[in-house]
Amino acid sequence: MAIQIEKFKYEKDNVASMIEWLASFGLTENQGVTRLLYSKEWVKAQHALKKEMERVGLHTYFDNVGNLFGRLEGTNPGSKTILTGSHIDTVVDGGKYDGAFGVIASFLAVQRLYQTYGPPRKTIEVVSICEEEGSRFPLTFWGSRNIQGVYGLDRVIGLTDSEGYPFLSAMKEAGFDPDTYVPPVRDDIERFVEIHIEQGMVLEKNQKSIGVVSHIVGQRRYTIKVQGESNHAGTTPMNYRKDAVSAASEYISFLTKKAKEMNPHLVATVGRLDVLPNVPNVVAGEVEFSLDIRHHQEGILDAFCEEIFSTFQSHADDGGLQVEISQWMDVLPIELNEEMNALVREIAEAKRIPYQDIISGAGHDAQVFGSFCPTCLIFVPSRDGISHSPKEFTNVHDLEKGIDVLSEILYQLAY
Ligand code: HGY
Ligand code: MN
Ligand code: MN
Repeated sequence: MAIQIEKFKYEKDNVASMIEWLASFGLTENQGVTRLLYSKEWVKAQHALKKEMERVGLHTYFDNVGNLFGRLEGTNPGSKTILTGSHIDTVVDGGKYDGAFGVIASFLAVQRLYQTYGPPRKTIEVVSICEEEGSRFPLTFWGSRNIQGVYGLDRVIGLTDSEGYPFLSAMKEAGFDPDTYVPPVRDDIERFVEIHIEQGMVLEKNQKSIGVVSHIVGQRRYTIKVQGESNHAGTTPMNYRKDAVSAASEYISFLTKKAKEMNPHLVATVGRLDVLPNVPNVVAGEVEFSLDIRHHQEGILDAFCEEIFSTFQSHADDGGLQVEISQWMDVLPIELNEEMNALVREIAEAKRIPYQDIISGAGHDAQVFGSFCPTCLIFVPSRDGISHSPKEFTNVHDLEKGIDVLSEILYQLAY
C-alpha cells in the first residue's frame, strides 16, 4: 500500500518540532489530536515514524497487530532486548503529548546514543505501540497485551467501534491481515522503559521535573445499560414511568457521592452517555453509559463495585427497569521495578534535576509490561495538570530533561 506521508517536516533532533510533526497526523481544528487505532491518520503516523527510524539507522518492522519497532542491534550475540517507547493512539480530540512524547523521546534518546557511542552491547528497540487508550474500540492495551501474549485475535472477533465498524475490517484495511495473524508474543524482552507526561498537576505543584512512578492504579471499565420503557412525555403520569434517564441519573449521582465518601484516591468517571430515543417529548426507554473506576488497591475497587452495582440492581428491581453491567477492562494495580527506579533517582540526582516518587492515576503500557518484565515509568510535568485535551502541554526544558534521563538509563542498561 503506497502511503502518502504528509509534507510537514520537523527540525532534526528537535523534540518540540517533532511533537508538532507527529501531531500533524490527526490534528483537529482546535489544535487537538484524534489518531484512533487503524484510522488513516494512525496508518500515516506509523509509516512516517518508520521512515524516520530507518533514516537514523534503525532496523524497522511491524508485528501482526501494528506495533512498530525500530531495532538497534546489540554487539553481544543473543542478548535480550531493552524495549523503550509508548503508544501512538490518542483519545478523541486529545493532546499532542500523551503517548506521542514517549515514542519521540525513545526515538531521540536511541538516536543520540547511537550517534555518540555506536551500537550498544544489548539490543535496544524503540516501540510505537499500536493502541493503549481504548478510544475507538471497547478494549485497551491491544498492542502491549499482544506482545505479552495476554490477548489474541479471539479477543476482538465481533468487536465494533461506536459506528458499528468491525475491528477486524479496520485491522485488515490498515495493512494487518487477521487471516495471517499469529500472536506476536515476545520472549526476548529483558526490560521495558517508558517515559510519559504525568497528566496530573503534582510535579508542577511541587516544582519537580521528573516523576519516578512507584505504582500505577488498577483500572476497571464498564458499559452500564439501563432498560426502561419509552412513553409519551405528556400523557404518562410520573408514577407510571420507567424512565431510563431518571434512573441512570440516580445511579450516576449515587456512584459519584460514594466515590468521594469511600476513599480519597478512588476515582469514578462517567465519560460517555447515550439516550434512546433521545428526543424531547419521549420518556427515555434506554440509557447506556460508560464507567471508569481506578484505585491503587484492589480491595477498594472490589468494595466500591460491589456497593454501587448492588444498589443499581435493587433500584432497578423496585422500579421495574432492567440494568445490564458489562465489564470490558480490568487491569490490576502494579508496583514498578524498584531497582530501576533507584537508578532513575540516582541519574536525576547526578544531573541535579528535581524529582519525586509518584503514583500514576493514569493507565499506561508500563503496567502491562510490569507484570511481564522489570519495568519503569518516568514522568515529565503537565502544565496545569491538563491532559486528554488540546490544552495538554509540557515545556521544552522538561521534555529535554526527560530525554536526558531516559538516554542515561538506556545507556546504563544497554551499553
Ligand atoms: O485513561 C488513561 O488512563 C490513559 O490515558 N489511557
Ligand atoms: Mn497515555
Ligand atoms: Mn491517555
